[in-house]
Amino acid sequence: MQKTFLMVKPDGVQRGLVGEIVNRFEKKGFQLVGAKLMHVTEEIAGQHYAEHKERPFFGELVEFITSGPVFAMVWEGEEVIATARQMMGKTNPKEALPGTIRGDYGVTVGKNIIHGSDSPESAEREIAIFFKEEELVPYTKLVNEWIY
Ligand code: RTP
Ligand code: MG
Repeated sequence: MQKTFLMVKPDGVQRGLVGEIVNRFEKKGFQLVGAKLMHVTEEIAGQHYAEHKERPFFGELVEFITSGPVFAMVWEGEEVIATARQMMGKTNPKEALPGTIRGDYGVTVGKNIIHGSDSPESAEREIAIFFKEEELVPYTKLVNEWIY
């Protein structure tokens, strides 16, 4: 079963959107296998955003993600990586459709509420940056066999 790394960014935590965001993924049918409220250090930010190192907004990106606590999560389910990205909406909230997280709650691209892995390779890499193996809690859902 596929896993993805999702993170409520500092703006989402400050605005009290953690519960709303968790709710959306739970109701969709995905399974939470790890979660923690934490501060992102400059070192973790540098690793996480390594692909953006040369971009002009890299400094702002690191400054923002280290500015306050984030809510880091690992979610599991069929095609969860791509589906979570759809549920998040486009990177720029101005282009994100209503009904998506960024479309419903975001305004600016720099503070777009949530991060989600964009590929299986990114998911594996990002989960390893944020979580130790023993912090993930896989379990079998006993209630509905058709929900992941
Ligand atoms: P994320 O990594 O946060 O899930 O977002 P994403 O894949 O949709 O976007 P990505 O291209 O990976 O960019 C990472 C984050 O950088 C900020 N950004 N700022 N000022 C700008 O033009 C700009 N472009 C991107 C966004 O906060 C984006 O989420
Ligand atoms: Mg990205």
